[in-house]
Amino acid sequence: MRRTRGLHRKQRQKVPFPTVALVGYTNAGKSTLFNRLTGSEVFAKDLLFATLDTTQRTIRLPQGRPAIIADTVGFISDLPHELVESFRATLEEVGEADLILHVRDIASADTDAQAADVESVLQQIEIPEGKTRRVLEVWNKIDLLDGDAREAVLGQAERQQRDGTAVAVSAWTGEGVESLRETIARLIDDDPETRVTLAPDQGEALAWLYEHGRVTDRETDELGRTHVAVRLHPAALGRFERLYPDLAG
Ligand SMILES: Nc1nc2c(ncn2[C@@H]2O[C@H](COP(=O)(O)OP(=O)(O)O)[C@@H](O)[C@H]2O)c(=O)[nH]1
Ligand SMILES: [Mg+2]
Repeated sequence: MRRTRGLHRKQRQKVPFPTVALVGYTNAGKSTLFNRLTGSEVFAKDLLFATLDTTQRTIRLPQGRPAIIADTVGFISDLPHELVESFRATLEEVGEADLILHVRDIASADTDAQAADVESVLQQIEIPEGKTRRVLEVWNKIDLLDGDAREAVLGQAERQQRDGTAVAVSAWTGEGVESLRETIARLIDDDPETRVTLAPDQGEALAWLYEHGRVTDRETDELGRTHVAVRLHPAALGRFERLYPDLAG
């Protein structure tokens, strides 16, 4: 299992999109949120990535930025022995994610104890070199709250959303999910900016950049050349350099 996962991961590293992993206590609403975020969107691209199983899909973030989102098994405190291996594989996968979404059932009386359990598991995850542990808490099931409890949770979430540490949602009704998308995009939008100059006949390369990165600036000069500033995931930049060797710089 672990070896197979390792192979999957190696292949997946070729996928030039940032990855987001959903973690959380069993029943927190991870799978519901996963479905809500991915919706019925089926990208032709997903069909190309044979390594993507049903728990991994491509999502489009605001500004058209693609990301891979992965659902995972729930974290529970007493893990049956036979699950430990597959759980370890899950943790390795989570460690490599660009962003971890910690989904919490904020309406549960046990929400704080559950969060503490999940955090202690997250602390044990080894983060590969060159990556930082970035966790966004998703306070789910706000549709179950009303009155003062709802006000308190929404108020606290609004403050924390500004520094990118928590967002309140209902995966069930969809409330807050758009803000969640924006926060995810903001948190993983730290790809380095690359500048590329394209000749007038290089529209194909330009289309590739729009498809795989986020174009932040574009200008055409008097010679008809297009100067593009684009934020690209390092893996996407590598691919661009192989596809268009004389352009990247
Ligand atoms: N009321 C409400 N129920 C939810 C919400 N999200 C998930 N659920 C329910 O919570 C239960 C567990 O959800 P699931 O997505 O399977 O949780 P997972 O174990 O974390 O994947 C299911 O019965 C869902 O319908 C929500 O936002 N509001
Ligand atoms: Mg689930």
